[in-house]
Amino acid sequence: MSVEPNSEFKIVFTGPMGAGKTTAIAAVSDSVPVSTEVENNDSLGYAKASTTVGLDFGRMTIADGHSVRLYGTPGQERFRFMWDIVGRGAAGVIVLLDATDPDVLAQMSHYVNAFMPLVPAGAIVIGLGRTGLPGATDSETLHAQLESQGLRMPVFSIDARQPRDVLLLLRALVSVLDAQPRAVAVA
Ligand SMILES: Nc1nc2c(ncn2[C@@H]2O[C@H](COP(=O)(O)OP(=O)(O)O)[C@@H](O)[C@H]2O)c(=O)[nH]1
Ligand SMILES: [Mg+2]
Repeated sequence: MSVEPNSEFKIVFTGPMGAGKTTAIAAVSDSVPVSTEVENNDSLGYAKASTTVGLDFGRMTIADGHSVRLYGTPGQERFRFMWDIVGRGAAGVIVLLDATDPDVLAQMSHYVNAFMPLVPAGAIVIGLGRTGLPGATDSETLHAQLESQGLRMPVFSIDARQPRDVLLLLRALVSVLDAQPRAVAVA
């Protein structure tokens, strides 16, 4: 990875509740990441015992001692006002999605549209989790929708619990950034 000396860049994980943001950051962080999980009071909307009310934060050391700051956006729509704050200064964004969510295509548009203005052009990568389960939408379908909107973004089937899958997303993002040297200088 070609990162400027002493630069520490910021990557944001976003996506709907339950998509795997907290899991992905925990999978690759050097130490136990900071996460503001609270008891989920939105159990009608999503059956999960805890959810991230604030944000996730982790740090990962990459080649040459450089480190990448990893942020996860708040999962609930009522914390949307924080997206701009978390997204500010980000070198790139990873949108995590749940392939078994019947609204996965709409979710993708929602997050891509929200974060595109906040990051350098093209610095978005999509990670699609839970593919292969019954009713799952495949990555080609997501890719086709992006293409139909004139958007070129990599889409990967991933399991956010697997460090190697999360690293794949990070490498894909960094390779996009490498093609745009100025983007990497963003701290
Ligand atoms: N099968 C599968 N489960 C996942 C995946 N990503 C996350 N999970 C599980 O889904 C649950 C919610 O994940 P979490 O990271 O809290 O989602 P967040 O709301 O986006 O932060 C956890 O129990 C994870 O272990 C995935 O890619 N595949
Ligand atoms: Mg979370």
